[in-house]
Amino acid sequence: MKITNAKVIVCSPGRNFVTLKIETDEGLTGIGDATLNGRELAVAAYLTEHVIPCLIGRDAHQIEDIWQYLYKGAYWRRGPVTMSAIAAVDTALWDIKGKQAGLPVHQLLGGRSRDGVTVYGHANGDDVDEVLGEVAKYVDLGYRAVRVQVAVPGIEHSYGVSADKLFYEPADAAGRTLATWSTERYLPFVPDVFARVRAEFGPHLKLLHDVHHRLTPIEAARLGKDLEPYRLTWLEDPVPADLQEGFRLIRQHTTTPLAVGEVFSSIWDCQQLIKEQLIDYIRTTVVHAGGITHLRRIFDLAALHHVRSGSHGATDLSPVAMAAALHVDLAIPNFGLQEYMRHTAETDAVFPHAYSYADGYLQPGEAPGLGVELDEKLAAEYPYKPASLPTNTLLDGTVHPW
Ligand code: EZ4
Ligand code: CO
Repeated sequence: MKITNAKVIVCSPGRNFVTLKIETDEGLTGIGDATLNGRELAVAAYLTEHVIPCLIGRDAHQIEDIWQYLYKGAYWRRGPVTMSAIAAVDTALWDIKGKQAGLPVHQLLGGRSRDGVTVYGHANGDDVDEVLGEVAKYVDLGYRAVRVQVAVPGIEHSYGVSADKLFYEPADAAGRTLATWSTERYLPFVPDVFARVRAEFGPHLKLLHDVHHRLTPIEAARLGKDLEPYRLTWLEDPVPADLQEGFRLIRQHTTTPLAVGEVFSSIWDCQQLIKEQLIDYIRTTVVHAGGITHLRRIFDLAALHHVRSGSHGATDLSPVAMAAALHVDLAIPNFGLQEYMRHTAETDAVFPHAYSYADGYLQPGEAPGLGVELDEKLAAEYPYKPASLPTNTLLDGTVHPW
């Protein structure tokens, strides 16, 4: 089956998405997500200028060989732009293979390993009372796991605390936008939040918290220790992981489980963290870590070292990435949790999909391939809108040092 054409579709139904569509001489088509929040057009250009010309005429069945060709053949390896582009090709080819086989992608990956994909949602609040109400809404919807974020008193624009409920998009106006930060105000505040949430919801609800890379290892160690009585399922991105060995220090001091990896683009970004058992959950995603082929390689390495998956699943991952993630999640042995932020109605209309939520689980559905399509006509009604993620600054205006 030859690849005859491929094109990039950029649209903004609620937020920007970059989608690659691959066409074949047998009439089958496949799609892959290539969205990189705030840097969408860089990936679109990488695909259009450098990747698509290499795909035309290739056998669409050779998923592994095409992956190796795109990764090694470019000479320049890794990085989020490259790996998101490779991910889009890889995901689209799995979609095509599934459609040709007449099977959902999770069947090609070994079949279902569990009843469904346990997901967590984001509960945000301006204060503890508000967040208790938000957690209760998720519990009412059947969620077994909830991420809890509360605005810290004295920090005006905290990254990660959204005014929108159920939907959450941290990117806003194009150009320079700021979020503020104070470790001194944050560290003593968070344990009190979790004391109240745990007291209200009992011992069984899985609770998570995202630090968004804003602490040093010793500060994160302190936070992990202070949170131990509330038995979090994970503490996310306590520090940036450019320095993988930084996690050793956190690990020495706390039994609070650690999760990291939403900004990673390859197995090389996490191999030390995994091999030294410095983390408990690896949060790499289909779209930013080289597609289904490479993500599975990361999760297999993780399985050898008692690390479970916990894939990123915010709204800047399109329904195409979400569908692909669910097929992987359902099939692998070491699945942990899947993040799930609901897309807006506009996004869902542009990307009709077979996956569905019920009783705390997402199910990828049984449609052949990924089970998601792109309505190109509707997509054309939502042109790209420049938007970028904010920069964290300290209260004195310093760009956050880590
Ligand atoms: O900051 O998706 O766990 N989820 C997150 C997200 C990310 C955004 C970045 O694009 O941290 O909200
Ligand atoms: Co996060």
